[in-house]
Amino acid sequence: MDRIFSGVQPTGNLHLGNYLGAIRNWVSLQDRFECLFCVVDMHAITTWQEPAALAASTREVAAAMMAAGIDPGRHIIFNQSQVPGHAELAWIFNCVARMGWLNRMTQFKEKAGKNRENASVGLFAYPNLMAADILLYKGTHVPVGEDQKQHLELTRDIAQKFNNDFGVDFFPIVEPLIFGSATRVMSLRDGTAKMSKSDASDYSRINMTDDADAIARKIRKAKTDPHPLPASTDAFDGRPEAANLMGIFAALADTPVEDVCGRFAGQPFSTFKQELADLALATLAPMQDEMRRLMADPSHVDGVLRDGAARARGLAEPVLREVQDIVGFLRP
Ligand code: AQP
Repeated sequence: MDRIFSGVQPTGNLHLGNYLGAIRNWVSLQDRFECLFCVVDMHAITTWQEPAALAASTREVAAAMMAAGIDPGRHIIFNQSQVPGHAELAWIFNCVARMGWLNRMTQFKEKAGKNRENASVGLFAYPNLMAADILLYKGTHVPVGEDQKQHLELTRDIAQKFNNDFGVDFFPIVEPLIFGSATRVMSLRDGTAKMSKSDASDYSRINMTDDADAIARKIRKAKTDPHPLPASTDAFDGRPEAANLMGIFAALADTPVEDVCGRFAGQPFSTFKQELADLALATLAPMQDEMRRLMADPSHVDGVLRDGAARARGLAEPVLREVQDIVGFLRP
């Protein structure tokens, strides 16, 4: 069976974008692929994380995966730092990837901003660790959002160069798995910026832990424009907030955006926002209840992560041994 690796960073404020754009789609992959779903805590520390908050967020992301419907009995849920092979293979890839390749990565430029000299080396080398995450398990497919496409290209380049350098046909060339219906959820305060964990304004996102009042309030205060809702997606041009809110409605209702336009055409945002809030609550509440139940029992969540890490190590170890032989590392 083909194998999938995918991850979420435990950087706090897990939000509706992470759910609709990633975690929810992963649930549907479980019948077709052997899956590893990873809480990528080593990626998270490429920017500063308070230790206690990192541990809490790691449990929160694992709980969200389970509450969304990922079955840790059939597939692997684990946190990255518990499988040392990620760091070991990433080091080898640091020596395979070229500076010029990483210099071209737009996410580093965005995240480092003007303060490039002060960014961590880890943030610069982040794509090499991502390549190691996938190739450590000889992953064949990776579900990726638009924002991760460039990193996946790099994973393919690293696999290719490793194979060429050592004259082997060892690492697979990973295929992206793009969801036709995947939603890119934008900020509630600015329809041109993506909803993000690190946005300073909590009103920009719906957190997976927000209660009913917070969800309703944030949707009520979401930025709009002065016009009635459009009758078709053709009229979304220049109206990013309308496009975003109607896109979120469509994703939550699991229906095409055109149908949402048909239903609300000509209506004011106020009526639509009320219905959007009701729908968001009805859709998210069962999952949020389950997340709360799981997070109230941290030893259970830790047990799932521990078991997942043991299974992941079992898959990684033979791959790593072969890599060591190929590279010429003596194994006593
Ligand atoms: N706004 C979004 N819409 C759709 N999908 C999204 N993802 C993130 N934001 C959106 C997808 O969620 C998965 C996990 O993301 P991540 O933890 O690697 O974080 P990220 O992509 O860097 O984005 P975040 O969550 O907003 O974090 P910060 O603020 O730290 O950058 C990925 O599949 C991602 O595509």
